[in-house]
Amino acid sequence: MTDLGKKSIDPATIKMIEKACADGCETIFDRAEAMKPCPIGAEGSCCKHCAMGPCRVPATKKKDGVPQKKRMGLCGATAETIAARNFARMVAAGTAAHSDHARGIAEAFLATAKGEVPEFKIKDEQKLYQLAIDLDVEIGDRTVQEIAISVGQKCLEEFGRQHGEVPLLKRAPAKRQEIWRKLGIAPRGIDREVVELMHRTHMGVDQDYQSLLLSAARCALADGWVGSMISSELQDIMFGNPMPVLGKINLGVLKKDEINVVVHGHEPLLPEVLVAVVKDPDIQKAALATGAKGINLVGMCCSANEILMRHGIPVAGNFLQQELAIVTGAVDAMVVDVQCEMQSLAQVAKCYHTKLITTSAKAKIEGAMHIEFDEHHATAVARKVLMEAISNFKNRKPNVQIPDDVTDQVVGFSVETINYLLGGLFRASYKPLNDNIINGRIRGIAGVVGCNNARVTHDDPNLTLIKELIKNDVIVLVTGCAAMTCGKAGLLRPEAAREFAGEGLASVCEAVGIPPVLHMGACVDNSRILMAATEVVKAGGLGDDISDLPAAGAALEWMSEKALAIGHYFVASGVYTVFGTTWPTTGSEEVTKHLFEDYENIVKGKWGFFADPLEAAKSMIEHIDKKRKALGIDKARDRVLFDMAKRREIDEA
Ligand code: BF8
Ligand code: SF4
Repeated sequence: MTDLGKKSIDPATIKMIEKACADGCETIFDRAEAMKPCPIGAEGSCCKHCAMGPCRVPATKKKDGVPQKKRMGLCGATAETIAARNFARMVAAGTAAHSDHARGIAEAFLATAKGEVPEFKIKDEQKLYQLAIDLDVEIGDRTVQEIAISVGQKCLEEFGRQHGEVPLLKRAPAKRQEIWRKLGIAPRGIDREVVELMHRTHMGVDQDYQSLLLSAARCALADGWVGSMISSELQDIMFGNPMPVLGKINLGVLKKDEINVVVHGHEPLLPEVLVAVVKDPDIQKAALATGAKGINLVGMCCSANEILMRHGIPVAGNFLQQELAIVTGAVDAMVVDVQCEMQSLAQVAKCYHTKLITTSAKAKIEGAMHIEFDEHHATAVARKVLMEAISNFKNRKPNVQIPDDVTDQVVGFSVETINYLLGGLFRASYKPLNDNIINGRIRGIAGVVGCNNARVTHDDPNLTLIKELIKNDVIVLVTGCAAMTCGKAGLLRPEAAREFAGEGLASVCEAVGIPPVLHMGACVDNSRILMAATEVVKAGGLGDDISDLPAAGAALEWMSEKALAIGHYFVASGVYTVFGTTWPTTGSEEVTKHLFEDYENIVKGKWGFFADPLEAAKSMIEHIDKKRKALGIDKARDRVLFDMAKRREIDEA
């Protein structure tokens, strides 16, 4: 095994990679060394959309400054078409994943509204009313239940809508909506956009890269402003809108003398029930009867984010730590549903005693036990899963080793919470945030989201970027696995403001009592970032569109197709969005330039790519400063930076 420091910057992760090695158990870190990515595929130049291929069509380069005849696939598809088609298909898959999650939630919500699921209820009526208004559902003097049923039905209609445009687009700033309409990229219905994009990218259909990329934007918008947004909203209404809560993170949350159950995946339905059922006296009694001191429920990946944000349930780790949780030898059951679950979990589980349990009808894993979840039998399924873990405790092997790394974190920053924290309960408002951006204490806003990627040092690019941003007074909103990186590194504690942030940002965070990095939830909750950006626009003084804001986004360790869909909807919503690790259209300079430069004039947002996180930070900060200048608020910041008297005044405030 080569230099462990190149694999991860997280001590718990390094310890468990070493343990896996000693135990003779192969993990993703070994495979990443043994197998390199295919260079043709990595640059988006491989087309296998028909059986005459696969065709390898890298971009045609100039020779001695002279343009050469374009290379083509058998059908004549150019490098541009192929790169754009591959990009678009990833966006379609990512949108499908988020949106199919949303469909499951909408179905469970409707069943809940009809009173068919006693485990769930309408917890946040305020949020239900707001969603009803935005979906054009009549409120009048109807009961909460009647409204909820209509909202559930309306959400399900968003998938199959064929014409017009999805009503939730009205949530965006008016100017943004105009841009979408003018470009013809306002989504009609979620399924229609995904299906149409799959059709356009079929052999011999849309063969104009600009048209393909805009169509991908339309599909991605159906993810961010509809699919993901429906997931977040309905989950909040059913399970409660997150409020700040103290949690713990890293593999040290596993307990040697308790039965450990790790819940991993994305849909919060079963995790919510597990949180309740694990407290049942008979479950506790059964756990104690095994000789264990209790039962310890923890989360992994986005399932973890969901139950962390609402209940403070401890988090075992992010994407690249999923196998390593099992490597501790202390996980009695790992319960998975959909997305980001590595098939290798089954193999790693075999090295130890862990029971791997799949629970979604959509996702089975060879070698795993399957206990299917359906909301109509929620408690029964949760009990069965927990009993499997309890009965497995006796099978633990002697080689248990749990790293002692655990960090405290304050999480739970929904759009509404930020509103209350900044403006107070009776005058909740984003205006204080805008004021602090205008006066320059906060230089700008960044959203840093997305995955881990085994091709780069685990947690390093995201952490380096985020530290650099907050040092430069940029407040950072995080979700997904990037949020967990921050948690582990201690950036989600209010004290982190003084320890890591620039003077201006630290003074604001300390006045409000928040960390400089705000955890907004799982990957579907990137829709919260869209709404937060919209609230900032509406609060005034910073332009009239998201693209006017001193803001930028990033996902430096991205790996999933969902991340590309997220990136594309941020770009199509007017945000400069930077990816790292690898860029999927390098096979065509023209396509890449179109996304990195031309898009700034077309959708007023653009893509960027930097392998070096500090370069990424520099570029994002430059973009933020460019927007500050355009708004005429760059002078205020100069004063904050250079006027010591002003600094003291802030400190004393
Ligand atoms: O949806 S950040 S690795 S866990 S894809 Fe997956 Fe990426 Fe993590 Fe959640 Ni999001
Ligand atoms: Fe080759 Fe065209 Fe078929 Fe793609 S669609 S595999 S480029 S022949």
